[in-house]
Amino acid sequence: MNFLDELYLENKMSGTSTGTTWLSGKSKKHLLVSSPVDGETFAHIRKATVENYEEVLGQANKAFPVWRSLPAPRRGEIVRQIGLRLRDFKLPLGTLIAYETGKTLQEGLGEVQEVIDICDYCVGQSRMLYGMTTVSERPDHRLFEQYHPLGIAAIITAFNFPMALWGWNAMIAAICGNVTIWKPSSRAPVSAIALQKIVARVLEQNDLPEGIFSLIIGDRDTIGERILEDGRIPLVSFTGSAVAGRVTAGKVGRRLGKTILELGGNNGIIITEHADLKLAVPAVVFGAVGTSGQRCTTTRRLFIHESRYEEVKAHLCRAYARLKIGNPLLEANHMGPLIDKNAVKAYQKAVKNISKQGGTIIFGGNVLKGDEYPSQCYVEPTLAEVADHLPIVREETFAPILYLIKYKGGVEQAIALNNEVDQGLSSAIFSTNHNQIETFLSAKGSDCGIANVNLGTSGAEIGGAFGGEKDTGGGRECGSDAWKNYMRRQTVTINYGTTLPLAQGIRFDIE
Ligand code: UN1
Repeated sequence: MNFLDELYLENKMSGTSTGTTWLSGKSKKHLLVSSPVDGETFAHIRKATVENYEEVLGQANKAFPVWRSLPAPRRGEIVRQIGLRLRDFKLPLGTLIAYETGKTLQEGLGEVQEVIDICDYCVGQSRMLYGMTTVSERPDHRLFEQYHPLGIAAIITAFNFPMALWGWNAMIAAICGNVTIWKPSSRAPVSAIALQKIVARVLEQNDLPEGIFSLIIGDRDTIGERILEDGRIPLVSFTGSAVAGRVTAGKVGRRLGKTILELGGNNGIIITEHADLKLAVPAVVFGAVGTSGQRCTTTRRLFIHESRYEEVKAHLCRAYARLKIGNPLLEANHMGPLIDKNAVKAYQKAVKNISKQGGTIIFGGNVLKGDEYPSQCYVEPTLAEVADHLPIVREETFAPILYLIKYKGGVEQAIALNNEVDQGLSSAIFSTNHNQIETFLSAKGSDCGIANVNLGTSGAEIGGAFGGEKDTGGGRECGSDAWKNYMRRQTVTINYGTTLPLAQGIRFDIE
């Protein structure tokens, strides 16, 4: 496969790097990586040992004082060069993402673009790490805030965005002056190695030391747990399930470390009686089947006003019948496979539960078999009619299953349904009615971190803060002022006068 050669990837590789150096270690443990596209095993990755971990931590510790002493715009310059190099390798990187995760080539390329965009964004942001200045209550005093880097930031990412999640975190963390240690999902580690190789070249060309951008691929028990409990790591940014997020928050919280959590979503779209279906139908379909339903922002619940219900249902069934499922590297296909057989099992279990719990499958529900599906990971995108929030609807099944729920009454009823689940990542409304839209956006509206109007729940731009509330974990990554989460804030008061007035008018005379 050409794209692997173009990215300098070999069949057998180390999974641990301190920047430009790959650690060999004594580990006999290998991760066999197979593609959900064709079931082929295409990489053997040597997993990190505890000694490797210590080496990575040691190098990161040494690199931090060097990296933080570079002016932030110089750090931005390194990120700029990473972005340039990513442009050169966009096609093979996008192809690798598609091959390793099963998302379509279009989406793979889009993901690389997301990392390029965040690099560009970070170049600018590196000149804008500003704190506010305010007024002091005391004469001849100045009061302001400033931001400093934290140190080592660990980035633990999920399989579904094997490059973008690193980009959002590592590029921002880097311009803020932190060094990063990346532990990618063991379900998409080759994408991580490819990125690390790109970064390594930039580090080399700029004569930068080891330890600024590290990668560590290993087991949860040996490496993951260590990261959570390691007092040398002040910040852990974690993307994954709510269950794993609770463990992360608990362990890092116990040592009073910081976390940025981006956990699951159970995202709803409201289609009111005033919706423009020309916009709503394609948005719903892309939201539900994009990345085979494996985005945190995937549309899982659809609340349709009773007056439009049959019409929307008919449109969706027609659209679903036209979807082409198959090899995601082929342009014509809209949807590829799920990530692995476990994901297929979860899909099958959910489909069973829908019927058991009183819902009706109106489209799909089957695993796909046949020559055009060379692995066992292809499933039909699925539509299910449910009267209400059955237990299965409350769960985030990482698969292309969309629940159709009819609502009566005003937009308030639909908002109540939207807010009924534990997760709070993304939400959307389709309406041309001003009152409905503003109600959805008001304090009594959607309780999610993302609220969209006349567009779908997924595909957020990098310029906004990304993340959500409740079981989604409350973290914010990417744009806006999310960079502040990667820094420590310091409030400074300077007395440039000749007396020492105390705040709150307290008198304390020692003469
Ligand atoms: C995720 O699924 O964890 O908004 C991230 C989106 C993408 C990122 C999703 N930009 O769908």
